[in-house]
Amino acid sequence: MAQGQNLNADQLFEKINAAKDSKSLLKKHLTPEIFAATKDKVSKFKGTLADCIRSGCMNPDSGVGIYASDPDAYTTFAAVLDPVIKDYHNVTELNHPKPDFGDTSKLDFGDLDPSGDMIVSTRVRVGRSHASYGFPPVLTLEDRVEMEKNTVKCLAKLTGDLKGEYCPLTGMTKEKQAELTADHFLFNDSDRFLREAGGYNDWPTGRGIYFATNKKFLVWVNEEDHLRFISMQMGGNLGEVYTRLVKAIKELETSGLEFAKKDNLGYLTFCPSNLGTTLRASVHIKIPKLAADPEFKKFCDGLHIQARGIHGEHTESVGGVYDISNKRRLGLTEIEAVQEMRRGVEAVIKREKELSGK
Ligand code: ADP
Ligand code: DAR
Repeated sequence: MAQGQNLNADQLFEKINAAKDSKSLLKKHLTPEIFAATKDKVSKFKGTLADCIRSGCMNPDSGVGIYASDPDAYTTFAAVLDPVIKDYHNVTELNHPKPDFGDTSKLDFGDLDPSGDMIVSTRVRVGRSHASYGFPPVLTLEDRVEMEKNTVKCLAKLTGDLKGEYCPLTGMTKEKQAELTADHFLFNDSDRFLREAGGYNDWPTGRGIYFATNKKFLVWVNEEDHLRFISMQMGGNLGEVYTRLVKAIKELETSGLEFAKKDNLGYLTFCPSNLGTTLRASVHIKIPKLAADPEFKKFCDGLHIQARGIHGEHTESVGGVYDISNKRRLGLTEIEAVQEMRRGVEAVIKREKELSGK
């Protein structure tokens, strides 16, 4: 249960106001005027402002600090969500383009590290939300079970090298979960920000993971988002990983699932940082010299890329290996987002080699 579950919007707002060192986008954009104008609003899914801001008020060290209680929250609480979205995705207007994955038969990128010296693995993921369900703060146990059932039916229609099996978390041994998490396949319930936002309510009921037989395509069910479609493999062949994901998305879009979208925001997700394309393309890459450079963060910011630890967001790097990915997901197309990541990774590789005297 979230610690701040019983606090109302006023009590939560008091907390974030008292957190003088907070640098979250929630702190920056939830002004007293916007708070007063939104605190009593309720979304079509019965979501409240408290549902949206609970995590960021209880965790002032958040980066974003606000989630949408449900798809309609992006309309009901637009007064605070819109400025957060524009800031995070570095856009001045909210007019997300129509989906464009490019022509995967004519990609101008393939393996970003043919020598295999630097890139350990490559992953590209998107998030999708079922159109008629809310997000964690308003979801019931029954909702999650029903979404899981509908999803599993559609996953069974996947073809070729996407065919596989669904493994519910309910009944999965702790050892199996630990093994799959250590191998970067499975999610866990350790993110305190997501916990405070209701992301682990009724855990582990309704959660699970789909594996293609070759384990290079996965689907997460009811982690942070209703769905995460993930393509991943060892090495640096971004072209192969991206092509596999696009094939899966196109099959799943005609499998009977209807995804939540809003014209100016693209695909809707629980966290505003994932809206639009919802695409995060990442490499686990060995960059000990660049990572030790005091200008590392500025270098990444200039390329619109983000560095994370290797066991998920808010974790540490291990052995000089970092997760490097695109930061922007909204205001550009899918192919533009993956090209932005590709250019960023190529610049990181070049800089690491310069610092290593190669
Ligand atoms: P996301 O929000 O994209 O799911 P997280 O940072 O939460 O990303 O990571 C989720 C899981 O995916 C973690 O276990 C992480 O280790 C794994 N992961 C992310 N990128 C890669 C990658 N390039 N190679 C291997 N595993 C990865
Ligand atoms: N931890 C929250 C969310 C940041 C974006 N990452 C997501 N959605 N997984 C924060 O505000 O830091």
